[in-house]
Amino acid sequence: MSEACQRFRHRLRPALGRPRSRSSPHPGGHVTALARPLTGSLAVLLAAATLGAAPPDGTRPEPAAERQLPVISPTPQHMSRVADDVRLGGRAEVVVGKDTDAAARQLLTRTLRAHGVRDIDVTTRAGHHAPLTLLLGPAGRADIAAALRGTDVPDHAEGYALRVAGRRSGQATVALGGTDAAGQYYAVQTLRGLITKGRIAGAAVSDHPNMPLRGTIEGFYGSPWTNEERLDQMDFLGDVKANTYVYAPKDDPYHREKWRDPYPADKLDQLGRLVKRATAHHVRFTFAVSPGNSICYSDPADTKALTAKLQSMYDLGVRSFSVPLDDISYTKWNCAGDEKKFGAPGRGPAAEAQVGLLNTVQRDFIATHDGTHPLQMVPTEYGDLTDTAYKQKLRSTLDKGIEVMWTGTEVVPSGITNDQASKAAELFGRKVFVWDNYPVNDYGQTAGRLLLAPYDKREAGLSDHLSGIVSNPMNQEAASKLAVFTIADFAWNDRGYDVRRSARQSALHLAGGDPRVADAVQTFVDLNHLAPTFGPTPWQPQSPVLSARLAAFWKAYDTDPKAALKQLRPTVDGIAEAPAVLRAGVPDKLFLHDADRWLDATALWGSAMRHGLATLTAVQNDDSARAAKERAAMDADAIAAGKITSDPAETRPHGPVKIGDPFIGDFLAKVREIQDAATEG
Ligand code: LOG
Repeated sequence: MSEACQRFRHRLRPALGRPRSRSSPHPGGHVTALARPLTGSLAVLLAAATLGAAPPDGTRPEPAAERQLPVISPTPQHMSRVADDVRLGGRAEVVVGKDTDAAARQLLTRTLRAHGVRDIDVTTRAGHHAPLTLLLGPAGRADIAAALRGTDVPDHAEGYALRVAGRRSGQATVALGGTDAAGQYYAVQTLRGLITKGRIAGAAVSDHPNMPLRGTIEGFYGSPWTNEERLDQMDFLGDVKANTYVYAPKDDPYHREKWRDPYPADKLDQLGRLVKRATAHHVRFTFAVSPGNSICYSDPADTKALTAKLQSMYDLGVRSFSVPLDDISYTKWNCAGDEKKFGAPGRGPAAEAQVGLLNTVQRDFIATHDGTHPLQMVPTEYGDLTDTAYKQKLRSTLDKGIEVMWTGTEVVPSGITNDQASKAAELFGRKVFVWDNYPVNDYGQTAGRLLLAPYDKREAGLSDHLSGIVSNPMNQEAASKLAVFTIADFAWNDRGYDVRRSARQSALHLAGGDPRVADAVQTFVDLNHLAPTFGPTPWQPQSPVLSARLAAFWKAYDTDPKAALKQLRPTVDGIAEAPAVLRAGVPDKLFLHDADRWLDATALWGSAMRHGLATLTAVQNDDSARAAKERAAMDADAIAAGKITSDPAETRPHGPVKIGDPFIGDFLAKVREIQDAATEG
């Protein structure tokens, strides 16, 4: 045992044994962490018993064990209060070792600085000169293991254990131990969430992801993300403990049509920057090349061109690769040689040709290159559960190490159940990797829409059948983050997922933690809640909050119009004011850019509704002149709102911006009817 560690144990000793009595406060008012690792209700009882003295007014202090911990997203597997909160002062000591992850260490020092800790001593040996010591490294490192005091270290990749302990001396320790490098980084991400108002919540956390692959696939048609957007996405994925970004933009010619051609130098440069940023956040930049529209499977030169392309990315630092074969024809060959080698075109021969290519890439490229992750592929049959000659061939001959993607049924699924996922795993002969076409907005029914609703209707337990979930997001990178936040939450802990909590957390994340701004974000989300499917029925309902309030309003209007108008007023004000609140309060400029036209439309529809309320009020007051004036103002706003379209350079298909439809339009129509009737009467 190292000297530092012995000292560490020695300092702990006085706390061992019996809980402090209620009447013996310790310096700084902090509660000492429990002596031995305890779980469940016993821990709660004892932690409550270790409180400091009752305040002079005789009221009982709030027991530490009962004070709420901050909500952490993604939802940790286990988290409990084990100590009082620890104050962040101006000084801290960070104890690292040779196995401390560089990204985790940088994130930790950045986090401390952001919270006003100016004097940070990064050292390999605890000196306990500072009031706060943070131990960062593998969970098995002796000093970390001791400070974790038995907090469960999950036996799981990307897992971590974290424990906060106040000390009698007023000194505090935070142990951050990972089961691997990514786990260390995630421990620090959780620590970030535990800090509020200059205090670290006294928590013990034991956590790991349920799904190995989590993140996004830039796999849509239409304007690809800019490099700035992609860099932003890497930072964001790190924040939500997602480890995968697949680069597969359909409209990057070098990804699909010109797949054989090397990237020009400037593009390579950009990709290189991206790979670095991804690595700094434990995101696997996954390079995808999609040769299916023109490849000649039987021509070794084409296989060589493909691996050369992968090699150029490997040289940039990429360690994760994908060969998507979606949206290609498998009922025709691209060269005569394929017909000769595999026979007449068809599902079985197509699968044989694809498997030949993929197994070669796996054997000759992935297996021969250090540090690579399993190869990923998208089958041509990616969106159904029908057994075919294609799937039979794939499951029986595709290298078992290759990840197979699946979109759920009907490509844009209205839900994914355990039964479906288990059937998909059976059909493809392995756990499948879900490419979830949400919140992507590149197909007809999404024209004019931002899709902002939180992830839903994916069944808890999917982690038993899936190797992961990536979201195929919108052409608008930053606006996609609202939904992707919740998808990452589900992929980390599907069984702990709560859609309402995740939606609130996502809004708070966008709002930079400001609850008032988050309220406005949620109002905006409600107006952009609809998510279409390829079929006629949307899988997410539009405006669940507004539609319920409007229904209640009209019901109440029949019996007590004035009371009903008064009650609806705050909802309408909330809509009218949301754009200004967002524009002033959301720090994410890329989001404000993405949402710009929808915010303009929201302001106009909100104003139209305000005039609508004023029209109804005037009708109630028999003030026909006023009613006519308000109605005209309402109509003018509605006409202006209806003229706003999406940006054709950004989204395809494009069309009039849709907000709260059809509910806002229906509301205004009813106001018109009432005003017309009053005028006629
Ligand atoms: C494409 C995808 C597109 C999405 C939604 C997959 C595997 N491929 O139907 O690029 O963004 O639908 O339009 C797709 O989903 N095919």
